[in-house]
Amino acid sequence: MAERNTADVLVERLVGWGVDRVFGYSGDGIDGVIGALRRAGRPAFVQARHEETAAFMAVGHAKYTGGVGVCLSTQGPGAVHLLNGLYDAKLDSKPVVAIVGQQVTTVLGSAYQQEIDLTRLFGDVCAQFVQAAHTPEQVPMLVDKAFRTALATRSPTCVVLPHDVQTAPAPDPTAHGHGVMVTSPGLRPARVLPRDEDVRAAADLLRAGERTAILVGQGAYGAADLVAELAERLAAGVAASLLGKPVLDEGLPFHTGVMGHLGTTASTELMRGCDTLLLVGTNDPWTEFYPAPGQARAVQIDIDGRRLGTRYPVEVPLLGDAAETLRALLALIEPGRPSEWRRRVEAWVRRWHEIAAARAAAPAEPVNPQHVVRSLNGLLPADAQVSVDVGSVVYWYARHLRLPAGVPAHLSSTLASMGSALPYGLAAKLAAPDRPVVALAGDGAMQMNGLAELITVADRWREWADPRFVVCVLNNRDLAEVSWEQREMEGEPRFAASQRLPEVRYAEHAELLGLRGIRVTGRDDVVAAWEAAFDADRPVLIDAVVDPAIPLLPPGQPYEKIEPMYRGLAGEDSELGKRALAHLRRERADEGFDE
Ligand SMILES: Cc1ncc(C[n+]2csc(CCOP(=O)(O)OP(=O)(O)O)c2C)c(N)n1
Ligand SMILES: [Mg+2]
Repeated sequence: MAERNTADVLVERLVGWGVDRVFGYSGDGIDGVIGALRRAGRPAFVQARHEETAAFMAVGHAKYTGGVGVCLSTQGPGAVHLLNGLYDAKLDSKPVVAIVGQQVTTVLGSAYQQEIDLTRLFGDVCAQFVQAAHTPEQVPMLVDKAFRTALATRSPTCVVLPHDVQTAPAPDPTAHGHGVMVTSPGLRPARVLPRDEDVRAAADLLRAGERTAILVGQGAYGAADLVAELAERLAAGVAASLLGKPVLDEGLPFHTGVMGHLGTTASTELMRGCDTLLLVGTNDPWTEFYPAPGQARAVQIDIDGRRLGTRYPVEVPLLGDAAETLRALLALIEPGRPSEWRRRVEAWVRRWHEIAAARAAAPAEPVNPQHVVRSLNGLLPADAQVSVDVGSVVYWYARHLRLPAGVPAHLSSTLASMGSALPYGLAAKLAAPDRPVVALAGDGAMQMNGLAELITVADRWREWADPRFVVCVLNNRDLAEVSWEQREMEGEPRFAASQRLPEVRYAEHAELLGLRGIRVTGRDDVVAAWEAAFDADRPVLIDAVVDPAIPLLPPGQPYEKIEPMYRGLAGEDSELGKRALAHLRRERADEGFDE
């Protein structure tokens, strides 16, 4: 039997940290580790089509499972490709460990082939921890440090492994002496609670409020019942950040839905009208949609002290776990608040639901994308997992999709990188092969990386206990979100050379790969397509041919904010521009603006 080498020790350490699979792409820089994975048989190696999607898969794994995502790449170009996915982890605060190969130590500094200064390259994205190993003895210690730091700081970390270190004989685990560091894997989450006097101060502030708004973010996962109970006792309205959308059932009469540019009119009203604000586990950057500074007295709960008071001036910042802290607050807040405010909140919510239903029902050319996403309501299997890409689909997801309790949904939120839907969906599927996946993506995102990762779906679906993996492409032949941003923010007309996307036959492409493809060109075919996809014995791609003329209208804005959109559209001499103008007028009117 061959001598154990340092890469074997690394792989044992991954197992020690409970890693089931590693997402990556091979290359000679990481050959040592790949050989060790082959010898050990676990963790499983998941080959992506590109290192960026491997990194997105690692982020997706962390988001769907709550564990650490691991990605693996070779030196040089492979390492560079990882960056975007690692930034996604950094900006959405997810633990990811990147293991990256490097040239042999003897050539480093000589400008050798594929030689890149990797600790510098990853210095920003993995600012919490990035270290190259110089000796075999460092490797188990660095791996332990990388996992522990990723978990403790909810961020990506990186270990760089020169080729010769990977293949060097394994270090002696019993060595003992000066300059010898022997470490161990494992970290258990702590119970984090603010001090009693601070919880009392927060409860006093909340009890004094007459019009309370609660904004929940991803930090409130698992605390839905507590948020709902507190909202009842305070007669409060609840809004969600984009990342917090799956936390609490949006069917609750006091849930105003997602807040912000892509959010609902009800959330805008809630924030404008409140005198008291409770932020729970949210870092939502859309500050112009928060109450005006000084308008509301605020309490914020966050597990990360660095986030307290950074989005809104907060009177009582509570450093703590959301569930534990909410429980402590509930012990000090009795039911029975006046409910006039609550009646207003519920009226805003009802009105938003009417607006949303009418918008989705509006005729479009040929299909209204809001109708495509809204039609999933009631059809989404109760055990589904949802992934969403970046583009106009995020607006329709945020505004129209009602997630059944227990159905997770994830996307690249703070980095907002295109290309998250397919790799996230694959990570969700591999973590739970018995649950159906629904991935929602724009045509631009499909062309950027989704079509490539469809190959991974095609390669793997026969191994899945439930082979349903439904990819819905909102095919509008446009980079529509940006076309609308150019109109709204710059007052610029759409510039076809930068915004038009090539036609692709997505459904036929899926069929070529052995999957099922359904092309939808009429409003009445949407529901049947979803039903067929959920009945299918294999992954299905729905190519929904939708209208790029549906505006991405921010809710409740004064005319001055929307005027550039009109100006941009006025400069567009096309059928699309005319249709877009008509849709914009209609959607403004349904919010009560008469322009
Ligand atoms: C990697 C990356 N590049 C560019 C952007 C800017 N961007 C945001 S949305 C968008 C358009 C996406 O187009 P598509 O996937 O077709 O979705 P649509 O908005 O048309 O529905 C672009 C280019 C981004 N967010 N991420
Ligand atoms: Mg598009």
